[in-house]
Amino acid sequence: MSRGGRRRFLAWSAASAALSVSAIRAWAAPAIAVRESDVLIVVDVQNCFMPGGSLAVKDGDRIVPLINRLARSFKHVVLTQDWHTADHVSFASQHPGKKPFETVQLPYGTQVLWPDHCVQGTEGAMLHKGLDIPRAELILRKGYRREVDSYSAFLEADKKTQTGLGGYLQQRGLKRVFFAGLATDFCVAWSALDARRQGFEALVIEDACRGIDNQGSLAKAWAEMTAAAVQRIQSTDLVEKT
Ligand code: VGL
Ligand code: ZN
Repeated sequence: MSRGGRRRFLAWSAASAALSVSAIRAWAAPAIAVRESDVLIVVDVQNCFMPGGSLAVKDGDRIVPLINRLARSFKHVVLTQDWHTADHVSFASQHPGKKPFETVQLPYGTQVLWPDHCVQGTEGAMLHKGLDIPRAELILRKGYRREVDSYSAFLEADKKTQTGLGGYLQQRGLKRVFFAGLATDFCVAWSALDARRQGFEALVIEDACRGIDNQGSLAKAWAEMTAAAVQRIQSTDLVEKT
């Protein structure tokens, strides 16, 4: 290398070393500043989905402290609660000869069958005790009609019945919807996809979610979300306040 070349190289190395960690992160993944018109939707952080629950999601309890922290950065937070009748059509127990995680055909299409979970008013349906978001402005219950499931917080599984959440967000001027909670591949994914269909920006905070991953459902859910322009982000991509 020529003397000039070496000098340029040394100057370049020094400049590189001076690049701050935050600058590198900004380059790797643009930081997202939370806006007034953003809402965090915390999906189904309920006892039945916690380790030891009837439809346990692995490490489901691990995301609770992170969700509490994230919620403090948002002006608007909505919680959802899976809320089934004791004889709900999505329960394997209602279909003689069927086991959990098998499927049945229902008038609205294929339904995965689940262990009994989140029965209205039971301890299992309660929000996890560690969830600490007193500012949450709405708790939306879903799946409360015996004949129709609702993974989505926007639209029931019949694909006809609106929950009203889309109207609520729209009337309150909320445009960008961030998702955290359980489970990534069912209620979070279906909610994020419907958010897109209803004209919202949708971002799933991956490390603030956990999945069930039944027969490849997690990879399939991410593929569908990516195709629908749902953004897959990490909690570290968010910068505190605006
Ligand atoms: C859920 C399966 C059945 C969820 C709810 O919250 O993802 N999954 N009911
Ligand atoms: Zn359910």
